[in-house]
Amino acid sequence: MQLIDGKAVAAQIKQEIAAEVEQIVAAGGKRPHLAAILVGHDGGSETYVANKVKACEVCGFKSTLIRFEADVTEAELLNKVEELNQDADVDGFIVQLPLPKHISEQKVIEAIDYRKDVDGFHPINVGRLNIGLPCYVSATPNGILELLSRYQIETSGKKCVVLGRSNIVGKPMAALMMRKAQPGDATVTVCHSHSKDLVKECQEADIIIAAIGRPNFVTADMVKEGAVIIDVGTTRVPDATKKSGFRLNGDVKFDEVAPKCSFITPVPGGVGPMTIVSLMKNTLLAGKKAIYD
Ligand code: BQF
Repeated sequence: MQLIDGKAVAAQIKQEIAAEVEQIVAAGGKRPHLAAILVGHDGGSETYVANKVKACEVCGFKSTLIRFEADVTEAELLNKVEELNQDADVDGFIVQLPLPKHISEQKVIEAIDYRKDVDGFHPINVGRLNIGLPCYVSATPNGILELLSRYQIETSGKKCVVLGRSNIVGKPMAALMMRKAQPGDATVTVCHSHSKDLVKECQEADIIIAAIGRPNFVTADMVKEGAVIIDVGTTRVPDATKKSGFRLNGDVKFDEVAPKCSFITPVPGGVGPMTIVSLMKNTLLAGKKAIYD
C-alpha cells in the first residue's frame, strides 16, 4: 500500500508556480491576482478561504478577500461580481460556496465572466470541459488528476467508480476520467444515493473516487484487493482532543480499507491540499491569459 501524499505534492507545485511567477514578474509581466468573495462566517468556509489566501502568498500572487455579512442581498453580491468582472487588475476570482439560502448560487455563478471563472463552475467552462475544449477545470477533480499523474497510476481501460454526482466534484471527475487522455480513458460509473448496486459496483472497481460527504461510507468489504482509493470527503466532526475542537473525516474508513489498496489518499493531507493548488494553477493560467483572450 502506497500513501498518496497530497500535501507534499501540493507544496512542490506551489514552489514550481512561485518560480514561474518570479520569472514572469522579472520579465516585466503582471503578478497574478486572485480575488475571493466570502459571505458570512461559516467555520469551514473561513478555513477554506484562509487556505486559498495563504496559498496565494506562497505562490507570489496578489490576493484580495472581499467579505459580506450573511444577510447580504443577492443584488449586492451580483454588483460585486460585476465589479470584479470589470476590474482589469483581477485576473480571476471565486465566490466561496455554499451561499446563504436566500441567494441563488446558480445565478451568481452565471454572473461571473467565464474568462475569470477560475473555479470552473460557469456553464461555459463546464460545457467546454465536457467536449474537450480548453477551459478552467474544477479544482478538486483537477487536483485528483494531478495526483494520479504524478504517482503514475494507470487509468486507461480501468473501471473507475465515482461516488457522488455534485456539479463541483462528481460530474466533472467523471468527465475527466472518461476523456481520451492520460490520466483518463477509464470506464466510468457514477453512483449516488439512489444507486441500487453501489456496493457491487465498488467491489468491481479498480479506482474508487469517493465524494459523497458521508464519513466512513466506504468500508473494506466494498474494496477490491489492489484498488486505488481517492478520498474527497472533508466532513468536520467534533473532536475534543483537537485545538480547533474538530477534525476532518474522509468518506473512506481508512484504517480498514488502506491494507487492501495499492494506493490511497489520507484525510487530511490527500485531496484537500491539491484542491487549493489546482485553484492556484488556474489563477496562474488566468494571469497569463493562457486559455481565453
Ligand atoms: C487537507 C470544500 C466542502 C464544501 C466546500 C486542505 C482543504 C481541505 C482539506 C480546503 C473544500 C475542501 C474547500 C485539506 C477547499 C478542500 O489538508 O486535507 C485544504 O481548503 N478545501 C472549499 O473551498 O470549499 C468546500 C469542501
